[in-house]
Amino acid sequence: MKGKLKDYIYQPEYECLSRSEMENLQSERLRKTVQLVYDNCKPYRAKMDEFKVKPSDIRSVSDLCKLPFTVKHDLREAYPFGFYTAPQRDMVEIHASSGTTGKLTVVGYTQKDIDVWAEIAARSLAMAGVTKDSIVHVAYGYGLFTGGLGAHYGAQKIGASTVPASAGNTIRQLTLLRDFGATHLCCTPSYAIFLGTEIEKAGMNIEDFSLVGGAFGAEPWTYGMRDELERLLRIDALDIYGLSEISGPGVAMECMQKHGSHVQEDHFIPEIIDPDTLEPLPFGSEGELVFTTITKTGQPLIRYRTRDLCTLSDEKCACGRTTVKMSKVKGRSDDMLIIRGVNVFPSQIEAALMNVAGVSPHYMIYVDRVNNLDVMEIDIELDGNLSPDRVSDVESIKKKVETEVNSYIGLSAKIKLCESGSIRRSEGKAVRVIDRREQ
Ligand code: DLL
Repeated sequence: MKGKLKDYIYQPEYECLSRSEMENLQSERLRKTVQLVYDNCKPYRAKMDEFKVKPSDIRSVSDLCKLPFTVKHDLREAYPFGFYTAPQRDMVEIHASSGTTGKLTVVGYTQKDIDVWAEIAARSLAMAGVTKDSIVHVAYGYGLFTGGLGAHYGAQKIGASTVPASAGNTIRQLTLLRDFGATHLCCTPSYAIFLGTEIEKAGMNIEDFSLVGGAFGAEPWTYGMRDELERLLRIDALDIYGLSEISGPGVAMECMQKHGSHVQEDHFIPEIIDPDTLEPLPFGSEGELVFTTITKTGQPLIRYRTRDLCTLSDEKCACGRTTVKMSKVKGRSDDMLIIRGVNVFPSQIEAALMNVAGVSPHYMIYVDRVNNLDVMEIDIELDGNLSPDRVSDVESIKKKVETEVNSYIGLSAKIKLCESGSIRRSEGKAVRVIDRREQ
């Protein structure tokens, strides 16, 4: 690695390039990536042949629009390892996130991919002020979800003391945060607010904490939530964005200007497209965010449609970085919900419900934020032969539904069984989800 540790976590040689320098670097890396996927990944070769585009047609970033898009469905079709471009023996880690029908979206990483991920996570935490002297408390879940390990790799790369607390157990989280003197917290913004509101209730005092900052993401959050979080924990609360398919947390990160997140453009080329026409849109237009990875070796993705809606900006940032910034995510172009940081598709819930005898296919999912935590209630009609008064039947059906939902999506939900015909039918497209959280 170049330079001193200090230089390493802030890398002006990549983060502060002129537009033409960045585009030259991106073009060179794009050419290599396109050749790599064409030579080693059957689905990409087939798609490129279908689009009649050869690796030699892609000379620079301006040729990106000639390439076909990749969507979650493609990864699912090739489940589990069909998008690998390196042999299995070179893969050192495998992560996965939810797919639309219960099949996971799998992501394999070579050691080089893990090194790049650690680098972007380290750069991101550095933007939140993490140094070798910091104590970083990671309360994202560890496991197949990339939050825990991503923040962990980044903090360790900087040389900070890393506390792998993982998710859950609020009192223990608060005790560790206070007693270990954590300077930075990494978790979902809603959980951070919840921790903040629990301090007093736990008989603790914010004065006894040493927190100064944190990197919060994995779910959409508002500027209002930032104000609340900063007030409760007395910190600078910054937005960290990422997705497992592209790498993990750190694909983009907010700097202390708190006005958009810098995309790590030397590793990922961002585009905004119109989700209907699929045409690329200029800076400032709202549309769907698309990424092409240009340094991944195990499972590179070309023009991957994230489904996240936002804008990109090339305006000069006062922090000195010249990388393109993305706005906060304003919504999604599909029906994916993010509940307590977990990606959930309504189709997964439906599949779980349909596994239980005694319920009908009429249901409604309500998502609320209660005490700053997401809660989900599923109202579902019993089938015509059962009435909610038959207490013993109803209790056992309710238990079964709870268990099925939990095992399908890994989240608990409050289940309410209703009389046949009581859930409102829509006249047009069925409305299955009512999300009452503030966005
Ligand atoms: O959520 C990676 C991550 C972990 C990012 C920890 C930040 C912090 P996935 O589970 O694959 O990966 O989910 C990716 O989550 O397409 C967005 O819809 C949403 N998302 C992630 N970060 C943000 C954010 C991780 N800062 C999906 N703001 C993405 C809004 C976010 N949405």
